Amino acid sequence: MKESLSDPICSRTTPAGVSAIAAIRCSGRDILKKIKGLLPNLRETRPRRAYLLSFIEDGNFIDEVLFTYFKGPFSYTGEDVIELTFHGNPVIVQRAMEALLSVGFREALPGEFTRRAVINGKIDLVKAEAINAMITSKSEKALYAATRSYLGELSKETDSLRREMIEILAMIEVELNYPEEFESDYVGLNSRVEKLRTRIDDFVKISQNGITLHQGVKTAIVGETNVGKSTLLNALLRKDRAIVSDIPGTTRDTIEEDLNISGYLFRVVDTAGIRTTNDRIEEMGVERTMQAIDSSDLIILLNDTTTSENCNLSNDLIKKGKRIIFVANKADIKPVESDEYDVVISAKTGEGISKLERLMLDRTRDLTEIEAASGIIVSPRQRAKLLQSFSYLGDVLQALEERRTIDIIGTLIEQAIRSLDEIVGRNVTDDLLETIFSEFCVGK
Ligand SMILES: Nc1nc2c(ncn2[C@@H]2O[C@H](COP(=O)(O)OP(=O)(O)OP(=O)(O)O)[C@@H](O)[C@H]2O)c(=O)[nH]1
Ligand SMILES: [Mg+2]
Repeated sequence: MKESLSDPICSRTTPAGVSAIAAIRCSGRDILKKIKGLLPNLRETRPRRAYLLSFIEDGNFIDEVLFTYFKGPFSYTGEDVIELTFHGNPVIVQRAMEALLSVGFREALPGEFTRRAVINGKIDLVKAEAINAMITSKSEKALYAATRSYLGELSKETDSLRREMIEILAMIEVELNYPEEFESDYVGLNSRVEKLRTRIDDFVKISQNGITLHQGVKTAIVGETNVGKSTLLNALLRKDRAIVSDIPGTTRDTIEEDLNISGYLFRVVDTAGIRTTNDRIEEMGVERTMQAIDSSDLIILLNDTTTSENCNLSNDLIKKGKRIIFVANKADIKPVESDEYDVVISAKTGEGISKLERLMLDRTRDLTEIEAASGIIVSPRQRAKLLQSFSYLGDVLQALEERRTIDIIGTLIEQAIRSLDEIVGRNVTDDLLETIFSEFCVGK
């Protein structure tokens, strides 16, 4: 176990605001000694037992609290931990925090408890990131993916890839001792690295899916002005989110909202209608529409069949290789009898909306599918490391082909291993940990 910076820290762990109860967590060296002055009737401190105590600062009663002590290393952080539960008034929590600071605690940074858990070897980095993903998941499927990562499937998968790399490295080390016999083994080595690389490649291919589940399938509602894009956004969200009017050019800025369809998260973007305009602001809006199109996984191309039959945009979108759902709107005004459209709706009356939702799910199924038997990646950082490892193995293959010296090949494999190690947090730098944990919630 590595040495940690174990200065006493504290933080609320429940959201700010009024609630039934609110909790503060403390962790670090000598915390029992430090907190005793605030809990005068604390006599016994048996770990994992709840005690009802008065929290008093300078003779002022602040609250009656439930006190639980976890003796390190059998705690979340691996250090001594105390959890205090107060009545859920933010003023009480604030006074209690001030009292704790006055007896020598420091306010914890976001993610600092979990960071300590990683440094103290309680959990690996994959589990730490999975905890954050579980907390921030916005849909049932995203939560499912995060939970699988939490339960260690990615760590297991990474471990198995790593073991294979270590075996290859061992094979090379044997060769280093008998270089004259190595020539014949280039072939054997090559096929082993190739197989491993294919395995990682398969994994890379689906690795974006866990991230997409977490971030949502980015979906842009696009079309000419006044076709009913904002009305459709409101219909999908079942709330009056965007301004709707019969004046063309109503929406200027893009509007992004989360939408949950059958447990899958979509990040839906309502955009400014596309037309040539002299209005500078509207023009900027159209530029944003173009950016939204580029960064979207799915386009809902909306058409108002009461005014025009075709949208000029579709060819451009097809050229860009975008997934498009062709939608005809305002069916309540005029029935649509065209097979040019995937679905006919009325954003105003709600007709066809559920069919559109089903299409949104079907057309993006391959972006959100996660394989039953493999590890699931939930963070872009983990994916980047996997790609890096994959790329080093490509360098290994090339070096083998060029009959490079065995120590060069060995170094490249070591680099591939190091990239995998960074996924689970083996030998990572403090800077990296700082970046990762700064995105965590306060108190986690
Ligand atoms: N009858 C009918 N009217 C609709 C329907 N959808 C939208 N509208 C009307 O069409 C007009 C334009 O709707 P918006 O939702 O503002 O259109 P938009 O595409 O967002 O327009 P811009 O933001 O200007 O690009 C409004 O008067 C809506 O009430 C529909 O399904 N049926
Ligand atoms: Mg609009």
